[in-house]
Amino acid sequence: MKKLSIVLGVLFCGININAQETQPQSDSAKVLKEVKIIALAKKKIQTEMKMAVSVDEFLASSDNISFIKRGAYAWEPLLNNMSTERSTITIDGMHVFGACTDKMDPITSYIESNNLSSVDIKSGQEGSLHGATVAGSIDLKRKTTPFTPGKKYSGAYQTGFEFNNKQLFNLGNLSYASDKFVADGSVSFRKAGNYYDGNNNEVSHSQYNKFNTSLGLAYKTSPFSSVRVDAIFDKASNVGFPALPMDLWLSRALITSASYKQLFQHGLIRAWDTKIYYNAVEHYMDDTKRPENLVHMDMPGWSTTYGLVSRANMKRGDYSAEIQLNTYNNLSIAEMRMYPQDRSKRTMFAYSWPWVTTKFSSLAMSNSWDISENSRMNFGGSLGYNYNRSKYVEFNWIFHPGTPQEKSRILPGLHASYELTLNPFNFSVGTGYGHRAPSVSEGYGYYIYNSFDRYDYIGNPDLKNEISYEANASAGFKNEKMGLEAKVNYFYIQNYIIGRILSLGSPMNYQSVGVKGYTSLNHARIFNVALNANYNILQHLHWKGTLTYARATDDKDGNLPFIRPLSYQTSLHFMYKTFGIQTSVNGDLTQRNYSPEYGEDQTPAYMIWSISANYSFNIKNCKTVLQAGVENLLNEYYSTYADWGNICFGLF
Ligand SMILES: [Cu+2]
Repeated sequence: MKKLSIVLGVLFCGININAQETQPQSDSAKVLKEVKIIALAKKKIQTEMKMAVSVDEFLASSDNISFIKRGAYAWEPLLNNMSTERSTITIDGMHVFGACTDKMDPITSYIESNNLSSVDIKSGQEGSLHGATVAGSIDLKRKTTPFTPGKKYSGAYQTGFEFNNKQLFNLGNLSYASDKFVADGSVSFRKAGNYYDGNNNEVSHSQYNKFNTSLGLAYKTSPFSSVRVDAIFDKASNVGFPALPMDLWLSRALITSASYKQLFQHGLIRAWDTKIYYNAVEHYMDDTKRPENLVHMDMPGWSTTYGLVSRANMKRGDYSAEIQLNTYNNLSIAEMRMYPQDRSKRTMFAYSWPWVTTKFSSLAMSNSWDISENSRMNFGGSLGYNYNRSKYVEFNWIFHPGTPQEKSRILPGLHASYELTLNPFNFSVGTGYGHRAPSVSEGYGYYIYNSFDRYDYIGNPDLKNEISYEANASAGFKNEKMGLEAKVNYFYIQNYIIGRILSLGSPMNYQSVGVKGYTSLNHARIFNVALNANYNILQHLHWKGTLTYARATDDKDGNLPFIRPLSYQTSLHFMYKTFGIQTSVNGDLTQRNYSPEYGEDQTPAYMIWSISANYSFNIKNCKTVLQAGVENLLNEYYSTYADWGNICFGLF
């Protein structure tokens, strides 16, 4: 699967119209930066190797994110080696839920790299500000241009082609800013054909088409307040999922919000930001392009969410804090309609998500106190309320007779950490405790086919809360020449939710081998470690390396599935004037601790060597970058431990 790509990017095309060098007003973005409690490493949406990356490729460059890949598109991000049920994934703090029972549409698939400014990843209970979590939170932050004195237009355009799957993409964004009004807009198209693997075989059903557009408008209502409205529309069509027995015909998402922000010059509260939002996702799968399917099943899904998120930033002396109120209402519906070749003769109808309503509210606070010049204490907590109702509870009664139609849960969370800086060294230790409620599928799913282990999954409305006890630590060294960092975390998770074979019930899908019900293990343990190093060999020659390892076991010391084996990534970056070249090697070692019980087999080691070069030049006042790259130079055939069906889909 050698991947050759060429990218042309025109960036930072700024045009200033009567730009006056007045004293910049303390506009929202600037003040907020000061108030920002915990300094977060915000990454630009590009990786070392590629300047035009997909959101997935960008997330892959974070060392606590791995993926389950079902196709070339819309990978499921695993945070700390835990599936998406265990993390909260939000867009600017808004909760959005996918409409696919088979997880074809993680939230990260509804945004595009040209309307994204950064991704804020928090590990474990530190991520509980956005809602109850075990693994942590991933917040996708959209691009927002700050108000500026004078008038300013800026924009960027990227086009590129990847030869392997004939992927053509065009990404454009344009912004206008003045002292009163700001507009941000973006449009993107991606079209890809089938992939070719390392043996040069075509991987059928791996094509995709994606269109994404966004618009944001902000107006300054007073020197210290502004209103903003935002919308994203995303449409994916004809997306192949080679690892699944069906493809995606069409998926559409509309994500909208309106917010009001007020800044304060004096007092404890410095900024207050309130947003109301609404989003709707629809998802239509298609199995008619698979000749092996004798009986066809339509499995459409819908997910509608509205909510409110309100947050206040506070600061006094050495103390700063953020309080967040979150509340949302989600309705998830998924249908199963089975029929033979003739569509008019429908033989079966069922709800795989029987109109499940989730209402959630939480109040969370995170505090930071600078004890001295070189030490800081972070602590916080959250209290959440989760309510579920299954409208067509008769589907749940088939396996759980008499289970109540409604269920409420209280979800508490607590965390604390201590940071110490003794230049050039820094250390941190932390701990956390938190609950999460089962997801819609885990609680109310009915015959959700999982092609990985080939079982139909049944939800259990009576599952207990999953309870996480967590510890983490880090140690680092940093000077002008080099940096070294080690991070570890450990999760002991009580009532760990996972599918177990049920003796009753017969499979619905003819491909399926049996029925599994979601149950709670007494506990599971997950341990993650990451080592990062960088070294500036010369002024313009930089080396970077990452090593990650994870280990996860159930209550009988058996292995949990989808745990990344020892993996490494190392890269060299060289710059000469307007010319840059970078090369990287990454791979996984043999997966030793795989889990046959959950459908895994051992995945062998693989290694990928990639190289890319770029050249920058100016056309008038536009910075232009031309980049060419080859990923998997040696054309190695491989699949990673988390490639559904051991089909390979991408690098990293
Ligand atoms: Cu789907």
